[in-house]
Amino acid sequence: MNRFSLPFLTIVAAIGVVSLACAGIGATPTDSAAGTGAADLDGDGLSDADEAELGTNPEQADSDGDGTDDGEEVDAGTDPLDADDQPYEGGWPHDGCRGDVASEGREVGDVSTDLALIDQYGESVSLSSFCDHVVFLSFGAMWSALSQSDAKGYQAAYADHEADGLMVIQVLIEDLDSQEPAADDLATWADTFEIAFPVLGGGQEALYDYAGDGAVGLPLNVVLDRGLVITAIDGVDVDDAIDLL
Ligand SMILES: [Ca+2]
Ligand SMILES: [Ca+2]
Ligand SMILES: [Ca+2]
Ligand SMILES: [Ca+2]
Repeated sequence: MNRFSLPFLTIVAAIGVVSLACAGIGATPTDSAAGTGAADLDGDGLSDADEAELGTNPEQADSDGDGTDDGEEVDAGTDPLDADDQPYEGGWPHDGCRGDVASEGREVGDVSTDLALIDQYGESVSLSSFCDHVVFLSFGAMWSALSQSDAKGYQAAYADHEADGLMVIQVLIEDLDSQEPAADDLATWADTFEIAFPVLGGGQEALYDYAGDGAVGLPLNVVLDRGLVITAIDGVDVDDAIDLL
């Protein structure tokens, strides 16, 4: 240490004391918290001020007791005050428009009616959650070689365009034995093809609604623009959805 160090440190310390004294004049704990908006008493990622606005409990990280903290719910687009509304285990978003979708039908030009089916995590996933995405919906079957070969391509497209607003959903109406797939089958399918998008089971009724009258060939693909507006049914591929981004 040289001989100038001590006086320098003393001056810095003195300035520090003055600054603290100034900050203390007229300040109350309440002013400080409201002023910065950053105090987060329960550590849930939402400031006390934001919680006051949302109506969530600033002293409880998980206001509705559904197992997910308030901040995480806000990030995922779910309601931190509704225990029945939770983020998907698969990490997919719940778009803000989902409560405002005015379903019309399942023909080209319609705002699609909703669809809620079990995914590879055993959770129910709703089409309406992705109302602010361009959605590529593919109905297939686990026994179908085409559905199997498509799966990898769909994942590649999803990985490349997820950030642009693409959502891919593969609905498997039958397992290898032509039965409705169980959640385990869907998990195996997702693992096998390294799929990160929703793989749903069942949905025969929706398939026939989209296909209309006549024979249905698998896979049957549907492209929905933002707002869940059906732009094409059958004879389309994931590239047609990417073109809408
Ligand atoms: Ca908080
Ligand atoms: Ca809270
Ligand atoms: Ca919660
Ligand atoms: Ca909730």
